[in-house]
Amino acid sequence: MFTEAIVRVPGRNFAEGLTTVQLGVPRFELLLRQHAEYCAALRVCGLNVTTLEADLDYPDSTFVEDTAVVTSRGAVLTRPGAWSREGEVAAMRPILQRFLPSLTEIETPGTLDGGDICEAREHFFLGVSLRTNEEGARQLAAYLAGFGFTSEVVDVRGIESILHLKSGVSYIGDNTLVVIEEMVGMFPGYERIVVAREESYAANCVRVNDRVLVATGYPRLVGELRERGFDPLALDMSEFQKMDGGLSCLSLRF
Ligand code: CIR
Repeated sequence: MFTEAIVRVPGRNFAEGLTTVQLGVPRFELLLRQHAEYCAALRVCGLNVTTLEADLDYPDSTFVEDTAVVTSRGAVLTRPGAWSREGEVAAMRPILQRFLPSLTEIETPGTLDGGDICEAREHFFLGVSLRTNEEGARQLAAYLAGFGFTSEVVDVRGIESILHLKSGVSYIGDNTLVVIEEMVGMFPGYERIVVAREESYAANCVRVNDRVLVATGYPRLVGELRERGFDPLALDMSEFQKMDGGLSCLSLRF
């Protein structure tokens, strides 16, 4: 069970962050409303939410997931692969230390974004992407082994439609993955819910205690989740999607 979440309010300059999609300019008022609804949903799921103020030095800093990998047995600060986001980790360190006094961290030449790390119970998938390099994955694998977890690398550099591993796959509990078509063969041994190519944004969903957070607009996925006994909670993510952000990126949960 998760009890805590850390989020950061998006700044007025959110639209100056990185993006690979052409979905238009985020509308700031709607963005703030969607962020507030996201925080409310985490509370509905039973979490205490620590809300950090907007950090105008880092337009992408609302995507806190990328700054750390937090597990039930220890946490690792990352070293984001985009130079414009490097400073976000220093800001997160003292916040996370309040909860988890002993933090380890990814060191140069390793790079790693939290969005590339998918936890499936005791096993972790480590995405090697344009943001996370092999050295970053190697360092994290060693930390995870020290915590008693297993891990494996999943190279997603050839899959152009996704930024991070978790843009294409989510572990939602009960041995089940939600996965995009392009990655369906990569995870033998799991139950798989496959999202259609035109609905690939829906693959980034998040199990939070008894609920599964999903983006609004994907009734097929919601139906399939219900059929399989999950309890989806839909949230409008339109403004975050414009900057390549999904549901998982907006919080650290532990
Ligand atoms: C970026 O390109 O870094 C941000 N605009 C989006 C980060 C999304 N993070 C995530 O999927 N974990």
